[in-house]
Parts: sequence; C-alpha cells; structure tokens
Amino acid sequence: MRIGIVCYPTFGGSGVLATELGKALADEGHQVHFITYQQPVRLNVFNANIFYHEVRVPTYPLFDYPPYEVALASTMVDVIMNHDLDLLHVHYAIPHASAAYMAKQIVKQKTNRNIPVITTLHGTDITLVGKDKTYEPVVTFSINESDAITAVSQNLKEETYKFFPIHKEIEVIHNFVDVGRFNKKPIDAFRKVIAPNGEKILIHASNFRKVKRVVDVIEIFAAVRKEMPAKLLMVGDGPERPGTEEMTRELGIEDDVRFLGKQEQMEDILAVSDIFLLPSEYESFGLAALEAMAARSVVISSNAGGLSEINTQGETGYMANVGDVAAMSRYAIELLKDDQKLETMKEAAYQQACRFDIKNIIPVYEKLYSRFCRMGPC
Ligand code: GMT
Repeated sequence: MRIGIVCYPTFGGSGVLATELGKALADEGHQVHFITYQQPVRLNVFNANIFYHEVRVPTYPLFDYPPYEVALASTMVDVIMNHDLDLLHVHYAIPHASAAYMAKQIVKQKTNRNIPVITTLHGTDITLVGKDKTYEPVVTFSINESDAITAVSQNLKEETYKFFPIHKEIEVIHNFVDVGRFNKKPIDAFRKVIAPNGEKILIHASNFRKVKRVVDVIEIFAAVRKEMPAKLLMVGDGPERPGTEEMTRELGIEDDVRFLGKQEQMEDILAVSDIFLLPSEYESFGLAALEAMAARSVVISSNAGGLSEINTQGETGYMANVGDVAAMSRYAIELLKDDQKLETMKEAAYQQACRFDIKNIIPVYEKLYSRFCRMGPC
C-alpha cells in the first residue's frame, strides 16, 4: 500500500513510534510517505520505499502565528494526489487530525476520492492539550471524522471516552519496540566511564516536562545514593532540566548524575542500565519504559495511566502512587542490594518487552489498513 504518515518529528514518544512504524512498513514492502516539518529523528536509514516530504510554512510580517495547519493540509493534499496514497495515518490529534480532515475534503472535491484517515491518539493530545477548551471542539470533531481511531493503551481509550463525546469505536493498538535493536550487550568502555567502580546505574529519559516529575527522579536517586554507590544518567532535555541540575548541586550529588541531553543511540545507553525510573504524573503508555525493558532494565514507575499495562508489580518492576518517592526509593534500594533478584527481574522485563515486539504489532496495523484497500478489504 501507499501510506502517508504524519507525526511530530521530535524526540517525543508519538514521533518515535510513528517513525519506527513507517520504517517497519517500508521493510514489509509498503511505500511510506512521511509528511512532517522536519526530518523525524529516528528516520536515520535509507530505504527505497521511504519518502520524506517537508512541510514548509511561509511566513509573512502580518502573521504573529504562521499558519502551520494550513501548510500541513496543503502538503497532505499534494502528497495524496501526486503519489496516489491509499491512506493517511496521523499520529497525535493536534493539529494532525484536523489538518487531515481538511485535506480529505479537498481531495474529495478535486477527485471525488475518499482518502481514508486513521488517527492514532498518543496521550497528551487527549489528557493535557486536547482537553483545553481552546482546542476541544476541533479535537472532538476531527477524531469523530476519522475513518478509524486507535489509542496506544486501554487507559488512553478510556480517558478519551471520559473527556470527549466520541461516538466511534476506538481500537487499542499498544505501542511496540524493536526488541532486536534494544537487546544489546553493554559497551564495556561506556560502562567504565559512567561507573568506573562497578556502581549500579539508574536511568531516566524524557522531555523533562512537568508531567515527567523529574524532581522525583532526583529525590529517588538521592535516597539510593545515601545507601550505596550509584550513578544516574538523565537523558533528554526540556523546561525542567535547569532546575533539576541545580537540585543535584544543592543535594551534593552532582558528581554522580550525568545530564546527557538528547540522544539518538538509546540502545547503547539503556544497555548499561540496571533500573529505569519513570515516576510520571501521567503516561498513556510509557514507550521509554518499554524500550528500557527491551534493554533488560527493571522499571520503577508511578502507576499512572497505562503504565500498569506494561509494568507488572514485583515482576518486571515496581509501581507506586504518583509522588510516593519514599516507596519508589525503597523499591530501588531493596532491589539494588539483591543481585539475584535484580537479574531475575531484568529477565522478566525483557520477556515482557518481547510481548510488545515490533513483529507482533506491525501485522495489527497492516490488518487495520487492509480494511481500507480501494478494491475492498484486501
Ligand atoms: O510524553 C512524552 O514524552 C511525549 C508524548 C508524545 O506525544 O510524543 O508521549 C506520549 O506518547 C507516547 C507514545 O505513544 C507514550 O508512550 C507516552 O506515554 C505519552 N505521554 C504521555 O501520555 C504523557
């Protein structure tokens, strides 16, 4: 099939998932057209089946806000018509679902063709941004106008029905991970630089927004550090980073915490990890945690949102209520003191990740697409 994929090209989970999906579909022989304002960060391969169309937003002195959604819809129309796309798959409702609706109407008027639009809801498009009155009517309308709607977890599906008058079926297709890529042997030299004396390594990766509760990450690590030598890697960047760095200096643990910034080679970093910390206020799914599990890292997280759909208490990791830093610290300390338990749980985390392997989820998307083949289900 010829599939258009629209996503945020940045380090966020929705863009990562959409890019990995497109790459896998191209490997399966589909022609995949990415339509984004920048080359997606994970689109780092050459594949003759992958095309990238940049959305350019011309500016004009009159505009305080350049009309991105208009440029996006126009680019979608151009790609649908000139590359004869079979369907559009948009990731993250705002503004992708409404731009797709606009493109669909234009294509219908020009060619009398009904281009199917599939919208995948990822999380904050529903739970944070989408709920805002400023966006809600357009979000509700464009989700309802989609030909198919998917959510990345059961929890997100329920949250969507709770907050939006959606009258269509939302299908749950869980996020996935390429286990083969993340199940890597640690690079010895890297481990030695990070933890020269064999210290245990904890990792957090996110976009450092308030919802991630990075302050909790530092507090958990400070509690661990009081009990044993350990190192913390903070991967990513965002608004909460400066304050968090300051906090490590105030607590006197700055020599044991490295802020690595945005990183593409997550598999190499996660390979040295013992525990992955994700104490978020909310996660629709927690793709970062799933990638860590595929790298054999035990996840200590909050129990918010869809995290319990991947993390199993006492088996693949531990969960506690949002903000219960004491419980998360206790779990981490106990586990790091028990090497045998740590190894058992790492293996269980890996086995759990295998259930969400890319090989299991891509056929589900293909089956969904096949409902929209032009000649009827194929
Ligand atoms: O929260 C982020 O880091 C970014 C955000 C996004 O939209 O890119 O992530 C959301 O989508 C991911 C992929 O489906 C999920 O794994 C994350 O849990 C979800 N984030 C939230 O719900 C806060």
